[in-house]
Parts: sequence; C-alpha cells; structure tokens
Amino acid sequence: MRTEHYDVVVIGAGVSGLYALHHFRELGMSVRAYDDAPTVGGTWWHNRYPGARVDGPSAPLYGYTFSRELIEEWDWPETQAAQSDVLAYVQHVADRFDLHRDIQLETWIQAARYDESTQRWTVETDGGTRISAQFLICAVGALSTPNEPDIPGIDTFAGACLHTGSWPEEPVSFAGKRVGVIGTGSSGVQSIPEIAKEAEHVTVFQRTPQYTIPARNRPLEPEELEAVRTNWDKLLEGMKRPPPPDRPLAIQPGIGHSAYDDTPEERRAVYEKLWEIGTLGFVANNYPELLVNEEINLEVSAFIQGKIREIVEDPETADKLMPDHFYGTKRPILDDGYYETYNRDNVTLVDLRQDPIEEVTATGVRTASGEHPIDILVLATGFDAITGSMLRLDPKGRGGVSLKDKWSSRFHNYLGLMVSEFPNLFMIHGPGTPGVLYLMPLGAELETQWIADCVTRMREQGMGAVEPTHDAELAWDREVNAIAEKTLFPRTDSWYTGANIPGKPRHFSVHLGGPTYFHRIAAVADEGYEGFMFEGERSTGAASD
Ligand code: NA7
Repeated sequence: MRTEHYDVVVIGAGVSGLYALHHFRELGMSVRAYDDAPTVGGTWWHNRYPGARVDGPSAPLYGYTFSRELIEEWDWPETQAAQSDVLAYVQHVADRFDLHRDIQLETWIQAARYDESTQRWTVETDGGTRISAQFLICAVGALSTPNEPDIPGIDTFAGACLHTGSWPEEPVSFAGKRVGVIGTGSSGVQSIPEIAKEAEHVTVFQRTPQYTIPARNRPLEPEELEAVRTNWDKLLEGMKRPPPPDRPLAIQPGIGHSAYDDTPEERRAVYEKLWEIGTLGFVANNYPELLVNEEINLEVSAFIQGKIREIVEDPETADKLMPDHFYGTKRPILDDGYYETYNRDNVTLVDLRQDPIEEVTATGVRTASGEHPIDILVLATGFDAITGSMLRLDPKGRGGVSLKDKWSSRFHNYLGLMVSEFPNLFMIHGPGTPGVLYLMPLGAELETQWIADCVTRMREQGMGAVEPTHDAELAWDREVNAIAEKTLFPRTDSWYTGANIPGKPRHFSVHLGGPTYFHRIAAVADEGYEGFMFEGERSTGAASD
C-alpha cells in the first residue's frame, strides 16, 4: 500500500477543518484534509432538510473572523442564513483561499493509529491509501453522527426513510404524501412547518415537548451589513471578551440587572418584549438568573407555556405540546410558525409518552393506540453529539489503546483538545470545549490557533510528541463540571449530557465559560503547558517507504 506523508492530517472539511487546513498551511506545514462528502461544508452539506438555517445571527456571528477581506466581501442575505447560503459561504471560503488543492473529498478515514517509534499517526482511507502525519487534527464535527433510532421494524419500512442529518442530495417532494416525523428538536421544529405546507398529511411523533421562540428571520438591510463592517473590530472584541466576574458563565444572559430588581409585572413585560423581538436574544438578553435560578427559570418557562396555549387552538394538542423541563437547558430552538402548524387540518401530534411507538411497519408507524399510515418517514432524531464522531473514528493511541475503551464510562480529555495516551491528536469542538455553546466558527479558529501555537513551539524546540497527563484530565473534568453544576443544565436530559443516546455515559461535556475558556487555555500555554508531557523527537519519520 502506498503511503503519503504530511506534517498534518485534518479529518473533516467542514467549518472547523477548512480553517485548520488554511491556518496550518499558512504556517508553512504540509497539510491534507479528508472528508467523505462530495463537497466541503460538513454539517451544512449533510443537513439539507427543509427549513434548515442557523439560529444565531448569521452576520457577524456565523462566519469566520480571520480574514477582514472575507467580512468585507461576503453579503449575508438574511439575519439567520438558510442552509444553502451557509453552504455557499463555506464553499466560497474554500475557493477564496484556494483550499481545494489540499482536500480529498468522498474519502472516509476508516482507521487512525499512532506509532510510538515514529511519533506519527497513520490513517487509512476507504480507497486504500495510507497517510502518515506527525499531527492528526480531528475536525469531525460535534453534530455529525446521526442518531439512528433503534425502533423495531424500521428496516422493513417500504417508503423513503430520511434522516435530517444525512438528507438526500436530490430534492424530496412531499406533495400528496403522508409524512411521519419522529423528533422535535431544532431539526424537527425547523422542518415540520415546511413539510406541512406541502404534504397531504404530517404526523409528528413527539417524545419530549419543546420550547421554541420565534426566529423573526428577515432580509438583512445593506445598512446593517455596513454597520457590521464599520464596527467589526469592536464586534470581534465583544465576541472574545470574557463575561464580567459577577457573571462567570458565558451562557448566562445579561439584561444588565437582576430579575429581583424588577416586579413580577415588570419581568412579564421584559419577557413579552423579548418574545416580540424573538431570536436567541430571548436567552442572551434575558435576566442573568435564567439558567441558574430555578424560580426565575420556571417563570420564563411558564411564560412560554402560556404562549403555546395562546397560539395552539386545540387545548388537547396544546397540552401535549407543553414542555416540562427548565427552559434553555436543552438547546434553545427558534422557529418559523412551529406551534401554529398544529392549527392546520393536515397535522396530527402523537405524544409518545402516552402513546409509545411499538414498531414501524412496511406502511406506517404503529403506536400503542394504532397504526399511522406513512409514505415518507423523517427521522429528526438528532446526533450522537460532541463525542459520537470521535468514537466512530475510534483512533488507536499508545500501545494500540482504543478511544472507545478509553471513553467507555467518561469522556476524559484535557482542555477539550487532547486525550492522554493519544499523543499528537487534537480535537476541535471536542468534549470539554465551549464548542456547541459558543460561536462555532470563531471557537474553531481560536482552538486551532492554540493547537498551531503548540505545534510550532514543539517544532522549534525539537519535540516529537505531546500528550496530557491523566491527572490533568481528571482535574479538567472537575473544572468543567464545577461550572456546569452552578447551572440548571445538568438537571435536564439533553444531548449535552448524552441522555439522548441509549447506553451513552451521562456526562455534561460542554465548557460553559465561552471566552473565559480561551483565556484559560492561553494561560496553560503561557505557563509552560502545565498538564502536558512533551517527548523529544525520535525520528523525522518523513522518509518514504
Ligand atoms: P435533537 O435536538 O437531539 O432532537 C432530536 C429529537 O428527536 C428530540 O426531540 C428527541 O427526543 C427525539 N428522539 C431521539 N431519539 C428518539 C427516539 N428513539 N424516539 C423518539 N424520539 C426520539 O437533534 P436536532 O437534529 O433537532 O438538533 C441538533 C442540533 O443541531 C440543534 O440543537 C442545533 O444545535 C443544531 P428527546 O428530546 O431526546 O426526548
């Protein structure tokens, strides 16, 4: 088998992988990136389901920050860009920075193995190529491994069965079809109203009712884009600025004063105003107690429950839609007419808590109460989030140790970037990073820059390998958890805690500090990489076979 040699191999050509490729290449290293999709874009290629769009403001928050020219030249069309626009943006970045020449698409990395004698990783593609690299960057995506529910009989379904996270390339027509949708997270909430506009009938199978806030998506005005460009430096600084010490959690909202400074009537007026404005500002501009104080959270939750009752005409359907977890402790969702969709004659809601699925048949879904005839089944069942794609890769570290074994009961890592016994392997948006609860493109840039600084110093100092100590991992685990424990997050079953995947270790694995995290990892580097072990160079390893 032929072996290719690089300094750095990047797995994944989504938002994170593309930046890693660009950044390492700018530093003069030889880099090759691999992705199984037919185009760059990662998540934004795979999630092409109807209604898919970003839920933060597309400009400036959903975009790279590393190139001022890119900010100047890219016009986001809407406040919350649609999937096709984000994909076009990512493809533009790949063209603009000439990334394609170092990317191999439609290539699945099926094995990755560390060799202690050469201090290098060997990865193997499904096409039979072997690649050797000193550093392995896993930009495999935090929301990329679809959760395929293990429902009896699902393989016998005769119609199309589509997962929102691996949507077919060719357009799907729902016209005249009876569609079943399983799942009511962001993907279900975004797609159900769109599908209902076209389908003959939609049956929604809901396991957990959800809170959602109006997205209020609209075209971006040229003056708004201009304002982003004019104020870019200030905006960027704001995105990187750690929250003030009295607000240690980045996700903790900030209206500027405590909920208890206002009367209940004043608070109600605040919630009304935030609802009218919609967007994730409902969380970001809420009271600082929202995600840490049960009383205030329940008040906000009750406010949204009241909105559901106002919007949904049939009281029985409204009852079924009533969420009962702390608002915001599952990923907050934005919608365009989700609750209103249940007022349509062609939409039925099945509450799986009362009426569980027994099996999928060739022609429908059978719940305890009877059969629901279905022509197209949509699985909006989410992902094995944050850790799923690393586990699917299952790299083999020192002495052949498997990541699956290492992570069988807890996702040990240090700074969210490395795992002990896996030298020279770095993760982007891994467990223990702020990843999914920060600005994903900016977070990827900052993590990559930290990794590249580490690699650069190693090369300058003749170091061949780096890995964290297990003690550092244990301390990091405690640190990430201590932050989470100050909040209501760990008290809710969610994909942040792994509760959506049967058998997955329950482990809240997101660092809630946002920019504070990036200051923390910078301090570790500045203080001589405390918690890491470095090994001198054994061989260049670059000799060809
Ligand atoms: P989510 O948010 O994980 O939602 C998946 C939904 O599917 C959720 O309602 C789940 O219920 C439901 N689900 C999962 N498995 C089953 C089974 N076996 N039976 C019935 N229902 C099931 O994924 P999304 O794709 O919507 O969103 C993921 C993120 O992508 C999103 O948060 C944004 O950040 C972008 P549950 O709540 O687990 O009871």
